[in-house]
Amino acid sequence: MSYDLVIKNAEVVTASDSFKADIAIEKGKIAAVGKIDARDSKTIDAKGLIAIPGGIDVHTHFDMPFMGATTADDFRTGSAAAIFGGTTTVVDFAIQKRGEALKKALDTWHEKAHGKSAVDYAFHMIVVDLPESRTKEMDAMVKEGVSSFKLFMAYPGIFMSDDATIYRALTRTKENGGMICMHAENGGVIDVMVQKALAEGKIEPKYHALTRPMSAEAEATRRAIALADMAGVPIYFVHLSAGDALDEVRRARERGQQVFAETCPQYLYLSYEDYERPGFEGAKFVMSPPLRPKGNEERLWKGLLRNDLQVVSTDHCSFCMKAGEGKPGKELGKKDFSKIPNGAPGVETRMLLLWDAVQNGRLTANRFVELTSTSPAKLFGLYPRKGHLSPGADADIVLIDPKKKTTISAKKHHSAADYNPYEGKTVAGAIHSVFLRGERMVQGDAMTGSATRGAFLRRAPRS
Ligand code: DUC
Ligand code: ZN
Ligand code: ZN
Repeated sequence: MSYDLVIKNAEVVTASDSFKADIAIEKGKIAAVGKIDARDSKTIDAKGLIAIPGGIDVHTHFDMPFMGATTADDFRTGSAAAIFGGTTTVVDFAIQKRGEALKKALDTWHEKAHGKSAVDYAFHMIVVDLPESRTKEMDAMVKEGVSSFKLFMAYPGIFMSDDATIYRALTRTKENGGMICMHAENGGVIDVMVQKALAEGKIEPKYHALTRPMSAEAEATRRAIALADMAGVPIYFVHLSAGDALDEVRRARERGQQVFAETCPQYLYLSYEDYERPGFEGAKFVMSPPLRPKGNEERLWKGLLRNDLQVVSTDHCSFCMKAGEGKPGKELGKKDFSKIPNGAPGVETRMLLLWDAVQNGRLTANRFVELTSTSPAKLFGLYPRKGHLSPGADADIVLIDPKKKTTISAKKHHSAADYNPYEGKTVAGAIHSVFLRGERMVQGDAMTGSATRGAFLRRAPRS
């Protein structure tokens, strides 16, 4: 039998199994996995390499205008960062402006992404304005393959929705099969704390964290869980950072409620103490929710083990420190922490940071695949096309060299951000090759595929 390509002798790791096998690829799809006669096919020898399904990052912000700045990464550089880091699919956030139709917001994000992405991409829709008359627009989005909606309980006056709006959106997903993704922080209380800190002359980056306490996240998480319960629908929490918020998720799941949550590598590997770095360095870590005090990360690792957390995404939202190419940077907040654009890069480092946890014995290799690919694919309507290495799935495959190490540095990353939050950190493993729908996109340090191969993915509604 002749195939377009056969990857020979790989250690295949899926969410459920690990085994030695060859992977045959035909017309961009996986044709077979097992012992394959590859005599008449082009082959790549993957002896000693781990083969996993391409990473799926369900939380990126490419080309996002926010807080007077725009992210350093657009779809070109953001998707290049993704593919070099072993992520082959991203789900980015389209943003509705106040008074704008959801369709208009979606068109804007299609324009930003079309013909510029090295990875396959889909969209969630950030909803900021949802009177009853607009709810049917959510149904139309689901039909277009945009089957999830992010709502904010933070950022009053910018993104924040009140409880009535949240309840309205949740209720609508009962009809249309969409999923509400919640940014859970009590924005009203945080604003009061921020104003008080500024009035007291507290302007340094660390006050970003000190004015967004864990209980502001836990309270909002509890409230959103109650609203989802009243509406009788599932809910998904984005970028869960606080152990106390995780306790709320765990309790709800124990009660039998369909509550899901992701955390991000920054909450597992970085901490509040990073805000206390000298000078303005702490601004690199200004994101919302903020990094939490050391010790909190142990609660999150436990949540990943117990499946109270089902996904690790990144919230990649890369602002430069310094202004450049007409884009203001985090320096905007040099004299006022509340003006530092919130966000940090992460899409390029997620896979190896988590693989490092496998090498350290914190996660099994199967759980690593589940958290970074299979479970996000299932929760967001991409499975079984994405998130699994089995016949019929897209041939999105990452080969990891487990014998090598990688030192993370902005000097060699592909993001346009002028810093890396993990600068100098050495992690186990190296990305050897990345395939997107059968095309080898990355080989070591080189882009070997078309940088615009990425295509829009319509996602299925909840089944
Ligand atoms: N959090 C961030 O840090 N940036 C963008 C939006 C968000 O919720
Ligand atoms: Zn958010
Ligand atoms: Zn985000």
